[in-house]
Amino acid sequence: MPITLSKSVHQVIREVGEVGQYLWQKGWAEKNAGNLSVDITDHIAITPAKLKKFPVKPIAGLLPEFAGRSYLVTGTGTRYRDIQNHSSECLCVLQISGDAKGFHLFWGGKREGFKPTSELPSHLLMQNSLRKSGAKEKVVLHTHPNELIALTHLSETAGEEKLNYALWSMIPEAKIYVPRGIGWVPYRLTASQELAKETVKALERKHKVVMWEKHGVLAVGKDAIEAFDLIDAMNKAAILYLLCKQTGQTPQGLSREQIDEIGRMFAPKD
Ligand code: 2HA
Ligand code: ZN
Repeated sequence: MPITLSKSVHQVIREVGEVGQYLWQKGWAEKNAGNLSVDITDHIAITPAKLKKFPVKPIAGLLPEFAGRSYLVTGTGTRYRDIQNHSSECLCVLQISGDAKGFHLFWGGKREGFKPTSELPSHLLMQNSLRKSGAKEKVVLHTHPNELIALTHLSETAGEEKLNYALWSMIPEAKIYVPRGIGWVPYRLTASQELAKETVKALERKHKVVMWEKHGVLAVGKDAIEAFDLIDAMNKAAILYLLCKQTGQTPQGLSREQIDEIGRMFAPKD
């Protein structure tokens, strides 16, 4: 028996499809780049009897506190650009089993050999960190925004302090939308535990956007659109910085005093 998802989960899926299109149009989602998870526990009511019909797939190293939590996640090897028209092939809904030793996949994943993103353990670590801190963010989105990645390759803008100053100095909205700046994670191997752990540390420092040096960005949001918007705003600042540099000049930029003033006027409330 297929499971019927609530209207609210379908809305979440629609938003993820919409954001998948944006990421593709922006050129931030080549091939199967990126991955995404949404904590939809509050929108899922499936009886244990029904859940049991979906065999547990093992997953190592989960803490007991994950038991019973439900997530919408992208599939490994799936493309952001395909989500909108093929959501049940590119996404799945899974619930962590009662003993937290695996998950029941009970919606989507309708593709030969489908597996949730290989970054699932990392996403779960990040989701858990958000939940434990009482954050309202439910979405963890990873993508490859070109200009932001480019800045991590330049010594002038590599590193948390230099990157944030360069971005904030380009346009007031960069400071307004991302007042705590982008958290910096030094280069770590893709899909590694080290990368996940360093990212969790950045989330604990209350960063909503995290730069993975020479790789990409991870952002969190109440919904997929919000996570996308944060990256878009910062990538716009990165584009402006590089546009200025292309003239052969160094951008004047807003001063530190001007950025601080914006920071005071638009201080984050959480
Ligand atoms: O999912 O982007 O970092 C593919 C990736 C891994
Ligand atoms: Zn990536």
